[in-house]
Amino acid sequence: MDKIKEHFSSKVGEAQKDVKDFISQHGDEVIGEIKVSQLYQGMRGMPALICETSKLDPEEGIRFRGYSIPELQEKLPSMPDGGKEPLPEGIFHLMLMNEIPGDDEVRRLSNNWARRSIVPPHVFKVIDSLPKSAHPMTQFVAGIMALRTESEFARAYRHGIHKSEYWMPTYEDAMNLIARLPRVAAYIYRRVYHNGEHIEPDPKLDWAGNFAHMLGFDNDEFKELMRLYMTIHSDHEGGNVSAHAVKLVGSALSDSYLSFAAGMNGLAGPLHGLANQEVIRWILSMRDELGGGLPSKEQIANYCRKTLADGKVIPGFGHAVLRKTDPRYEAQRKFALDHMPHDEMFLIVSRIYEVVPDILSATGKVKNPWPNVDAHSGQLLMHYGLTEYDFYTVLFGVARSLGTMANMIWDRALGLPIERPGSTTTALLKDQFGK
Ligand code: CMX
Repeated sequence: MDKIKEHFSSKVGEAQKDVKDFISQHGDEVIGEIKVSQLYQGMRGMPALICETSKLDPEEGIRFRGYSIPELQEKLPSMPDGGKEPLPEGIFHLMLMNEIPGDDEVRRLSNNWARRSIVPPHVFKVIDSLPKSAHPMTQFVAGIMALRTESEFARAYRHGIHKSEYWMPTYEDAMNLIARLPRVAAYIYRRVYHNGEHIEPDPKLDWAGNFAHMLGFDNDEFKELMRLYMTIHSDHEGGNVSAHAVKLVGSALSDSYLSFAAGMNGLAGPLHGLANQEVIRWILSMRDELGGGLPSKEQIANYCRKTLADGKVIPGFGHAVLRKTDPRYEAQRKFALDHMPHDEMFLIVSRIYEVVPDILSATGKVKNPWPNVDAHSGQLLMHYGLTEYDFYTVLFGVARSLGTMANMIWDRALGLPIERPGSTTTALLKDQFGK
Protein backbone atom coordinates (compact mmCIF):
# COMPACT_ATOMS: atom_id res chain seq x y z
CA MET A 1 0.00 0.00 0.00
CA ASP A 2 1.51 3.40 -0.92
CA LYS A 3 2.00 5.97 1.85
CA ILE A 4 -0.88 8.19 0.69
CA LYS A 5 -3.28 5.24 0.70
CA GLU A 6 -2.00 4.19 4.12
CA HIS A 7 -2.62 7.72 5.42
CA PHE A 8 -6.18 7.70 4.04
CA SER A 9 -6.76 4.19 5.37
CA SER A 10 -5.92 5.38 8.88
CA LYS A 11 -8.86 7.79 8.69
CA VAL A 12 -11.52 5.45 7.34
CA GLY A 13 -12.49 3.50 10.48
CA GLU A 14 -12.96 6.59 12.60
CA ALA A 15 -14.97 8.42 9.92
CA GLN A 16 -17.26 5.40 9.42
CA LYS A 17 -17.94 5.24 13.15
CA ASP A 18 -18.43 8.98 13.39
CA VAL A 19 -21.03 9.01 10.59
CA LYS A 20 -22.81 5.92 11.95
CA ASP A 21 -23.03 7.42 15.44
CA PHE A 22 -24.20 10.74 14.02
CA ILE A 23 -26.99 9.08 12.03
CA SER A 24 -28.10 7.04 15.03
CA GLN A 25 -28.22 10.15 17.23
CA HIS A 26 -29.61 12.68 14.77
CA GLY A 27 -31.03 10.67 11.88
CA ASP A 28 -34.59 11.82 12.61
CA GLU A 29 -33.85 15.54 12.80
CA VAL A 30 -35.56 17.67 10.13
CA ILE A 31 -33.22 19.93 8.13
CA GLY A 32 -35.63 21.65 5.79
CA GLU A 33 -38.93 21.62 3.99
CA ILE A 34 -39.66 21.02 0.34
CA LYS A 35 -41.98 23.34 -1.54
CA VAL A 36 -43.92 22.31 -4.64
CA SER A 37 -42.12 25.02 -6.64
CA GLN A 38 -38.73 23.44 -5.89
CA LEU A 39 -39.73 20.31 -7.78
CA TYR A 40 -40.12 22.41 -10.92
CA GLN A 41 -37.05 24.55 -10.26
CA GLY A 42 -34.17 22.14 -10.43
CA MET A 43 -34.41 21.31 -6.70
CA ARG A 44 -32.77 24.67 -5.83
CA GLY A 45 -32.02 25.05 -2.15
CA MET A 46 -32.89 21.48 -1.13
CA PRO A 47 -30.16 20.02 1.04
CA ALA A 48 -30.12 16.52 -0.37
CA LEU A 49 -26.54 15.29 -0.62
CA ILE A 50 -23.42 14.74 1.44
CA CYS A 51 -20.25 16.23 -0.04
CA GLU A 52 -17.40 16.35 2.45
CA THR A 53 -14.82 18.19 0.34
CA SER A 54 -16.30 21.67 -0.10
CA LYS A 55 -19.31 23.83 0.72
CA LEU A 56 -20.74 26.74 -1.23
CA ASP A 57 -22.13 29.72 0.65
CA PRO A 58 -24.38 31.99 -1.48
CA GLU A 59 -22.78 35.17 -0.14
CA GLU A 60 -19.25 34.09 0.57
CA GLY A 61 -18.59 31.53 -2.17
CA ILE A 62 -16.75 28.27 -1.98
CA ARG A 63 -14.84 26.92 1.01
CA PHE A 64 -12.76 23.77 0.66
CA ARG A 65 -12.80 21.86 3.95
CA GLY A 66 -13.55 25.21 5.58
CA TYR A 67 -10.88 27.28 3.80
CA SER A 68 -11.63 30.14 1.38
CA ILE A 69 -9.60 30.58 -1.81
CA PRO A 70 -7.48 33.46 -0.43
CA GLU A 71 -6.75 31.35 2.67
CA LEU A 72 -5.68 28.45 0.48
CA GLN A 73 -3.44 30.72 -1.58
CA GLU A 74 -1.77 31.52 1.69
CA LYS A 75 -1.65 28.06 3.26
CA LEU A 76 -1.22 25.48 0.51
CA PRO A 77 2.31 24.69 -0.68
CA SER A 78 3.46 26.33 -3.92
CA MET A 79 6.50 25.66 -6.12
CA PRO A 80 9.70 25.79 -4.06
CA ASP A 81 11.47 28.11 -6.55
CA GLY A 82 9.44 31.22 -5.69
CA GLY A 83 6.02 29.99 -6.85
CA LYS A 84 3.03 31.92 -5.54
CA GLU A 85 0.02 29.86 -6.59
CA PRO A 86 -1.18 26.79 -4.70
CA LEU A 87 -0.24 23.42 -6.14
CA PRO A 88 -3.35 21.39 -7.06
CA GLU A 89 -1.75 18.40 -5.36
CA GLY A 90 -2.28 20.39 -2.15
CA ILE A 91 -5.99 20.92 -2.61
CA PHE A 92 -6.47 17.25 -3.46
CA HIS A 93 -4.67 16.29 -0.26
CA LEU A 94 -6.79 18.73 1.71
CA MET A 95 -10.04 17.45 0.20
CA LEU A 96 -9.11 13.79 0.71
CA MET A 97 -7.43 13.92 4.11
CA ASN A 98 -9.05 17.01 5.64
CA GLU A 99 -5.55 18.32 6.46
CA ILE A 100 -3.41 21.07 4.97
CA PRO A 101 -0.42 19.21 3.51
CA GLY A 102 3.24 20.05 3.92
CA ASP A 103 5.76 20.34 1.09
CA ASP A 104 6.78 16.69 1.44
CA GLU A 105 3.23 15.42 1.14
CA VAL A 106 2.64 17.50 -1.97
CA ARG A 107 5.90 16.26 -3.51
CA ARG A 108 4.89 12.68 -2.73
CA LEU A 109 1.58 13.20 -4.56
CA SER A 110 3.35 14.73 -7.58
CA ASN A 111 5.68 11.73 -7.74
CA ASN A 112 2.86 9.26 -7.20
CA TRP A 113 0.79 10.74 -10.04
CA ALA A 114 3.85 10.90 -12.31
CA ARG A 115 4.41 7.16 -11.72
CA ARG A 116 0.77 6.39 -12.52
CA SER A 117 0.53 8.64 -15.57
CA ILE A 118 1.21 6.22 -18.44
CA VAL A 119 -1.75 6.14 -20.81
CA PRO A 120 -2.25 2.87 -22.72
CA PRO A 121 -1.88 3.24 -26.52
CA HIS A 122 -5.45 2.12 -27.33
CA VAL A 123 -6.75 5.31 -25.66
CA PHE A 124 -4.96 7.42 -28.26
CA LYS A 125 -6.28 5.13 -31.01
CA VAL A 126 -9.85 5.65 -29.83
CA ILE A 127 -9.34 9.42 -29.86
CA ASP A 128 -7.65 9.26 -33.27
CA SER A 129 -10.65 7.41 -34.68
CA LEU A 130 -12.81 10.52 -34.18
CA PRO A 131 -12.74 13.33 -36.72
CA LYS A 132 -10.54 16.22 -35.60
CA SER A 133 -13.62 18.38 -35.88
CA ALA A 134 -15.30 16.46 -33.02
CA HIS A 135 -15.63 18.84 -30.09
CA PRO A 136 -12.71 18.42 -27.66
CA MET A 137 -15.17 17.43 -24.90
CA THR A 138 -16.44 14.58 -27.14
CA GLN A 139 -12.86 13.42 -27.60
CA PHE A 140 -12.18 13.81 -23.88
CA VAL A 141 -15.15 11.65 -22.87
CA ALA A 142 -14.19 9.03 -25.49
CA GLY A 143 -10.65 9.00 -24.06
CA ILE A 144 -11.96 8.57 -20.50
CA MET A 145 -14.20 5.70 -21.58
CA ALA A 146 -11.27 4.06 -23.36
CA LEU A 147 -9.20 4.35 -20.16
CA ARG A 148 -11.83 2.24 -18.42
CA THR A 149 -10.09 -0.97 -19.52
CA GLU A 150 -7.73 -0.14 -16.63
CA SER A 151 -10.39 -0.07 -13.92
CA GLU A 152 -9.22 -1.91 -10.82
CA PHE A 153 -12.63 -1.51 -9.19
CA ALA A 154 -14.40 -3.23 -12.11
CA ARG A 155 -11.85 -6.07 -11.99
CA ALA A 156 -12.09 -6.43 -8.21
CA TYR A 157 -15.91 -6.43 -8.28
CA ARG A 158 -15.92 -9.14 -10.90
CA HIS A 159 -13.67 -11.22 -8.68
CA GLY A 160 -16.02 -10.74 -5.73
CA ILE A 161 -14.47 -8.07 -3.50
CA HIS A 162 -16.02 -7.60 -0.02
CA LYS A 163 -18.03 -4.36 0.25
CA SER A 164 -15.92 -3.10 3.15
CA GLU A 165 -12.98 -2.91 0.74
CA TYR A 166 -14.67 -1.05 -2.13
CA TRP A 167 -12.79 2.13 -1.38
CA MET A 168 -9.42 0.49 -2.01
CA PRO A 169 -9.66 -0.19 -5.78
CA THR A 170 -11.68 3.04 -6.07
CA TYR A 171 -8.68 4.87 -4.64
CA GLU A 172 -6.46 3.22 -7.28
CA ASP A 173 -8.85 4.15 -10.11
CA ALA A 174 -9.24 7.71 -8.84
CA MET A 175 -5.49 8.26 -8.53
CA ASN A 176 -4.78 6.68 -11.94
CA LEU A 177 -7.50 8.73 -13.58
CA ILE A 178 -6.23 12.01 -12.11
CA ALA A 179 -2.67 11.08 -13.11
CA ARG A 180 -3.62 10.25 -16.71
CA LEU A 181 -6.14 12.95 -17.59
CA PRO A 182 -3.58 15.70 -18.35
CA ARG A 183 -1.90 13.43 -20.91
CA VAL A 184 -5.25 12.59 -22.54
CA ALA A 185 -6.29 16.25 -22.59
CA ALA A 186 -2.94 17.45 -23.96
CA TYR A 187 -3.08 14.74 -26.63
CA ILE A 188 -6.44 16.07 -27.80
CA TYR A 189 -5.16 19.65 -27.82
CA ARG A 190 -2.00 18.86 -29.82
CA ARG A 191 -3.94 16.57 -32.15
CA VAL A 192 -6.60 19.13 -33.02
CA TYR A 193 -4.63 22.38 -32.97
CA HIS A 194 -0.94 21.47 -33.49
CA ASN A 195 -0.91 18.93 -36.33
CA GLY A 196 -0.60 16.02 -33.93
CA GLU A 197 2.86 17.14 -32.81
CA HIS A 198 2.72 15.66 -29.34
CA ILE A 199 4.96 16.55 -26.44
CA GLU A 200 6.25 13.85 -24.11
CA PRO A 201 5.51 14.30 -20.41
CA ASP A 202 8.29 15.47 -18.11
CA PRO A 203 7.96 13.37 -14.95
CA LYS A 204 10.13 15.79 -12.98
CA LEU A 205 7.45 18.47 -13.21
CA ASP A 206 4.48 18.90 -10.88
CA TRP A 207 1.05 17.75 -12.14
CA ALA A 208 -0.16 21.13 -13.46
CA GLY A 209 3.30 22.20 -14.64
CA ASN A 210 3.62 19.01 -16.63
CA PHE A 211 0.15 19.53 -18.08
CA ALA A 212 1.17 23.02 -19.26
CA HIS A 213 4.36 21.53 -20.71
CA MET A 214 2.47 18.81 -22.64
CA LEU A 215 0.05 21.42 -23.99
CA GLY A 216 3.11 23.26 -25.35
CA PHE A 217 3.32 26.14 -22.84
CA ASP A 218 6.62 26.08 -21.00
CA ASN A 219 6.47 29.65 -19.78
CA ASP A 220 6.66 29.76 -15.97
CA GLU A 221 3.83 32.26 -15.65
CA PHE A 222 1.48 29.99 -17.63
CA LYS A 223 2.43 27.10 -15.36
CA GLU A 224 1.53 29.24 -12.35
CA LEU A 225 -1.79 30.02 -14.02
CA MET A 226 -2.44 26.30 -14.53
CA ARG A 227 -1.76 25.64 -10.83
CA LEU A 228 -4.25 28.31 -9.81
CA TYR A 229 -6.75 27.27 -12.51
CA MET A 230 -6.69 23.59 -11.48
CA THR A 231 -7.02 24.50 -7.80
CA ILE A 232 -10.00 26.85 -8.10
CA HIS A 233 -11.89 24.64 -10.58
CA SER A 234 -11.38 21.45 -8.56
CA ASP A 235 -14.66 21.35 -6.61
CA HIS A 236 -17.83 23.38 -6.00
CA GLU A 237 -19.73 21.25 -3.47
CA GLY A 238 -21.92 18.32 -4.47
CA GLY A 239 -25.01 19.63 -6.24
CA ASN A 240 -23.59 21.13 -9.44
CA VAL A 241 -24.28 19.07 -12.56
CA SER A 242 -20.80 17.58 -13.03
CA ALA A 243 -20.12 16.70 -9.39
CA HIS A 244 -23.62 15.40 -8.87
CA ALA A 245 -23.52 13.29 -12.04
CA VAL A 246 -20.26 11.66 -10.92
CA LYS A 247 -21.77 10.96 -7.50
CA LEU A 248 -25.07 9.68 -8.86
CA VAL A 249 -23.52 7.31 -11.39
CA GLY A 250 -20.91 6.23 -8.86
CA SER A 251 -23.66 5.33 -6.40
CA ALA A 252 -24.62 2.43 -8.68
CA LEU A 253 -21.07 1.14 -8.07
CA SER A 254 -20.10 2.23 -11.54
CA ASP A 255 -16.32 2.66 -11.48
CA SER A 256 -14.45 5.98 -11.52
CA TYR A 257 -14.14 6.03 -15.32
CA LEU A 258 -17.85 5.50 -15.98
CA SER A 259 -18.79 7.99 -13.29
CA PHE A 260 -16.32 10.67 -14.29
CA ALA A 261 -17.32 10.40 -17.97
CA ALA A 262 -20.93 11.01 -16.89
CA GLY A 263 -19.85 14.13 -15.03
CA MET A 264 -17.91 15.37 -18.04
CA ASN A 265 -20.98 14.99 -20.25
CA GLY A 266 -22.73 17.34 -17.84
CA LEU A 267 -19.81 19.74 -17.71
CA ALA A 268 -20.01 19.99 -21.51
CA GLY A 269 -23.40 21.73 -21.26
CA PRO A 270 -23.43 25.49 -22.04
CA LEU A 271 -25.12 26.41 -18.75
CA HIS A 272 -22.31 24.67 -16.85
CA GLY A 273 -18.64 24.23 -17.86
CA LEU A 274 -19.04 25.00 -21.55
CA ALA A 275 -19.81 28.57 -20.49
CA ASN A 276 -16.04 29.22 -20.37
CA GLN A 277 -15.78 28.80 -24.14
CA GLU A 278 -19.07 30.63 -24.69
CA VAL A 279 -17.78 33.69 -22.84
CA ILE A 280 -14.85 34.10 -25.22
CA ARG A 281 -17.01 33.34 -28.26
CA TRP A 282 -19.47 36.01 -27.09
CA ILE A 283 -16.75 38.60 -26.43
CA LEU A 284 -15.04 37.96 -29.77
CA SER A 285 -18.28 38.23 -31.71
CA MET A 286 -19.08 41.49 -29.88
CA ARG A 287 -15.63 42.82 -30.75
CA ASP A 288 -15.97 41.73 -34.40
CA GLU A 289 -19.37 43.34 -34.70
CA LEU A 290 -18.03 46.59 -33.26
CA GLY A 291 -14.96 46.59 -35.50
CA GLY A 292 -12.30 45.60 -32.92
CA GLY A 293 -10.62 47.50 -30.09
CA LEU A 294 -11.93 48.23 -26.61
CA PRO A 295 -15.71 48.71 -26.73
CA SER A 296 -17.26 51.53 -24.71
CA LYS A 297 -19.60 50.78 -21.80
CA GLU A 298 -22.51 51.89 -23.92
CA GLN A 299 -21.55 49.57 -26.76
CA ILE A 300 -21.25 46.67 -24.32
CA ALA A 301 -24.63 47.53 -22.79
CA ASN A 302 -26.27 47.59 -26.22
CA TYR A 303 -24.70 44.25 -27.13
CA CYS A 304 -25.96 42.75 -23.86
CA ARG A 305 -29.48 44.02 -24.50
CA LYS A 306 -29.38 42.48 -27.97
CA THR A 307 -28.19 39.14 -26.54
CA LEU A 308 -31.11 39.16 -24.09
CA ALA A 309 -33.61 40.27 -26.75
CA ASP A 310 -32.49 37.32 -28.90
CA GLY A 311 -33.51 35.02 -26.04
CA LYS A 312 -29.94 34.05 -25.13
CA VAL A 313 -28.07 34.13 -21.85
CA ILE A 314 -25.07 36.35 -21.16
CA PRO A 315 -22.45 33.68 -20.57
CA GLY A 316 -20.29 33.86 -17.45
CA PHE A 317 -22.93 35.67 -15.38
CA GLY A 318 -25.44 34.26 -12.91
CA HIS A 319 -25.35 31.25 -10.65
CA ALA A 320 -27.78 28.77 -9.19
CA VAL A 321 -26.39 29.18 -5.65
CA LEU A 322 -24.04 32.19 -5.51
CA ARG A 323 -25.49 35.64 -4.90
CA LYS A 324 -22.23 37.63 -5.09
CA THR A 325 -19.24 37.85 -7.40
CA ASP A 326 -17.67 34.39 -7.49
CA PRO A 327 -14.41 34.32 -5.46
CA ARG A 328 -12.99 32.18 -8.27
CA TYR A 329 -13.61 35.17 -10.56
CA GLU A 330 -11.89 37.44 -8.02
CA ALA A 331 -8.86 35.13 -7.81
CA GLN A 332 -8.49 35.19 -11.59
CA ARG A 333 -8.97 38.95 -11.73
CA LYS A 334 -6.18 39.33 -9.19
CA PHE A 335 -3.95 37.12 -11.31
CA ALA A 336 -4.68 39.33 -14.33
CA LEU A 337 -4.01 42.52 -12.36
CA ASP A 338 -0.69 41.08 -11.18
CA HIS A 339 0.48 39.74 -14.53
CA MET A 340 -1.28 41.52 -17.41
CA PRO A 341 -3.10 44.67 -16.25
CA HIS A 342 -2.95 46.24 -19.72
CA ASP A 343 -4.08 43.21 -21.76
CA GLU A 344 -6.91 44.33 -24.03
CA MET A 345 -9.11 41.30 -23.37
CA PHE A 346 -8.66 41.86 -19.64
CA LEU A 347 -9.81 45.44 -20.06
CA ILE A 348 -12.85 44.22 -21.98
CA VAL A 349 -13.65 41.59 -19.30
CA SER A 350 -13.32 44.30 -16.63
CA ARG A 351 -15.61 46.64 -18.49
CA ILE A 352 -18.17 43.89 -18.99
CA TYR A 353 -18.08 43.39 -15.20
CA GLU A 354 -18.93 47.07 -14.76
CA VAL A 355 -21.88 46.89 -17.16
CA VAL A 356 -23.58 43.49 -17.03
CA PRO A 357 -24.80 43.27 -13.40
CA ASP A 358 -27.04 46.36 -13.78
CA ILE A 359 -28.48 45.06 -17.03
CA LEU A 360 -29.22 41.62 -15.62
CA SER A 361 -30.68 43.14 -12.45
CA ALA A 362 -32.95 45.31 -14.59
CA THR A 363 -34.58 42.19 -16.08
CA GLY A 364 -36.12 41.67 -12.65
CA LYS A 365 -35.76 37.89 -12.88
CA VAL A 366 -32.06 37.03 -12.74
CA LYS A 367 -31.33 36.03 -9.15
CA ASN A 368 -27.59 36.60 -9.34
CA PRO A 369 -26.37 39.26 -11.77
CA TRP A 370 -22.69 38.79 -10.81
CA PRO A 371 -19.94 37.03 -12.75
CA ASN A 372 -19.02 33.39 -12.15
CA VAL A 373 -15.73 31.55 -12.66
CA ASP A 374 -16.23 31.23 -16.43
CA ALA A 375 -16.42 34.98 -17.04
CA HIS A 376 -12.67 35.28 -16.53
CA SER A 377 -10.84 32.04 -17.24
CA GLY A 378 -10.76 32.32 -21.04
CA GLN A 379 -9.15 35.77 -21.00
CA LEU A 380 -6.18 34.47 -18.98
CA LEU A 381 -5.66 31.57 -21.37
CA MET A 382 -5.97 33.85 -24.42
CA HIS A 383 -3.26 36.10 -22.99
CA TYR A 384 -0.70 33.29 -23.04
CA GLY A 385 -1.70 32.13 -26.53
CA LEU A 386 -4.09 29.30 -25.66
CA THR A 387 -6.69 30.85 -27.91
CA GLU A 388 -8.53 27.73 -29.08
CA TYR A 389 -11.56 28.28 -26.88
CA ASP A 390 -13.36 25.06 -27.83
CA PHE A 391 -10.74 23.38 -25.68
CA TYR A 392 -11.39 25.37 -22.51
CA THR A 393 -13.98 23.06 -20.97
CA VAL A 394 -11.48 20.19 -21.15
CA LEU A 395 -9.20 22.16 -18.82
CA PHE A 396 -12.13 22.63 -16.44
CA GLY A 397 -12.79 18.89 -16.70
CA VAL A 398 -9.24 17.88 -15.80
CA ALA A 399 -9.48 20.09 -12.71
CA ARG A 400 -12.88 18.65 -11.71
CA SER A 401 -11.31 15.21 -11.37
CA LEU A 402 -9.66 16.36 -8.12
CA GLY A 403 -12.85 17.06 -6.19
CA THR A 404 -15.07 14.41 -7.73
CA MET A 405 -12.50 11.66 -7.22
CA ALA A 406 -11.75 12.66 -3.61
CA ASN A 407 -15.50 12.50 -3.03
CA MET A 408 -15.87 9.16 -4.74
CA ILE A 409 -13.21 7.58 -2.52
CA TRP A 410 -15.07 8.92 0.53
CA ASP A 411 -18.47 7.78 -0.77
CA ARG A 412 -17.11 4.24 -1.09
CA ALA A 413 -15.33 4.39 2.27
CA LEU A 414 -18.56 5.49 3.98
CA GLY A 415 -20.54 2.87 2.06
CA LEU A 416 -23.10 5.38 0.77
CA PRO A 417 -25.99 3.55 -0.94
CA ILE A 418 -27.35 3.82 -4.45
CA GLU A 419 -29.11 7.18 -5.01
CA ARG A 420 -32.82 6.91 -5.56
CA PRO A 421 -34.82 10.07 -4.87
CA GLY A 422 -38.56 9.91 -5.40
CA SER A 423 -40.46 11.65 -8.16
CA THR A 424 -44.12 12.52 -8.46
CA THR A 425 -46.49 13.82 -11.13
CA THR A 426 -48.29 17.12 -11.58
CA ALA A 427 -51.61 15.23 -11.47
CA LEU A 428 -50.78 13.72 -8.07
CA LEU A 429 -49.67 17.09 -6.70
CA LYS A 430 -52.94 18.60 -7.91
CA ASP A 431 -54.86 15.81 -6.22
CA GLN A 432 -53.01 16.63 -3.02
CA PHE A 433 -53.27 20.42 -3.09
CA GLY A 434 -56.20 21.21 -5.39
CA LYS A 435 -56.25 22.23 -9.06
N1 CMX B 1 -28.20 35.86 -18.88
C1 CMX B 1 -29.51 35.93 -19.18
N2 CMX B 1 -30.48 35.40 -18.44
C2 CMX B 1 -30.11 34.82 -17.30
C3 CMX B 1 -28.79 34.75 -16.88
C4 CMX B 1 -27.80 35.27 -17.73
N3 CMX B 1 -26.48 35.21 -17.44
N4 CMX B 1 -28.74 34.11 -15.69
C5 CMX B 1 -30.02 33.79 -15.38
N5 CMX B 1 -30.85 34.21 -16.35
C6 CMX B 1 -32.28 34.02 -16.45
C7 CMX B 1 -32.59 32.52 -16.50
O1 CMX B 1 -32.37 32.01 -17.81
C8 CMX B 1 -34.02 32.50 -16.04
O2 CMX B 1 -34.82 32.93 -17.12
P1 CMX B 1 -36.30 32.30 -17.38
O3 CMX B 1 -37.06 32.58 -16.12
O4 CMX B 1 -36.77 33.04 -18.57
O5 CMX B 1 -36.08 30.84 -17.61
C9 CMX B 1 -34.03 33.60 -14.98
O6 CMX B 1 -32.92 34.47 -15.28
C10 CMX B 1 -33.89 33.10 -13.56
O7 CMX B 1 -32.73 32.31 -13.49
P2 CMX B 1 -31.88 32.20 -12.13
O8 CMX B 1 -32.75 31.57 -11.12
O9 CMX B 1 -31.27 33.51 -11.82
O10 CMX B 1 -30.67 31.25 -12.58
P3 CMX B 1 -30.65 29.66 -12.57
O11 CMX B 1 -30.29 29.21 -11.20
O12 CMX B 1 -31.87 29.08 -13.19
O13 CMX B 1 -29.44 29.38 -13.58
C11 CMX B 1 -27.30 29.67 -14.51
C12 CMX B 1 -28.10 29.57 -13.21
C13 CMX B 1 -25.80 29.69 -14.16
C14 CMX B 1 -27.57 28.44 -15.38
C15 CMX B 1 -27.71 30.98 -15.25
O14 CMX B 1 -27.38 32.09 -14.45
C16 CMX B 1 -27.08 31.12 -16.61
O15 CMX B 1 -27.64 30.60 -17.59
N6 CMX B 1 -25.91 31.82 -16.73
C17 CMX B 1 -25.18 31.92 -17.99
C18 CMX B 1 -24.43 30.63 -18.27
C19 CMX B 1 -23.26 30.47 -17.33
O16 CMX B 1 -22.45 31.37 -17.13
N7 CMX B 1 -23.10 29.25 -16.78
C20 CMX B 1 -21.92 28.90 -15.94
C21 CMX B 1 -22.24 28.74 -14.45
C22 CMX B 1 -20.99 28.34 -13.69
C23 CMX B 1 -20.56 26.94 -14.04
O17 CMX B 1 -21.31 25.98 -13.76
O18 CMX B 1 -19.49 26.76 -14.66
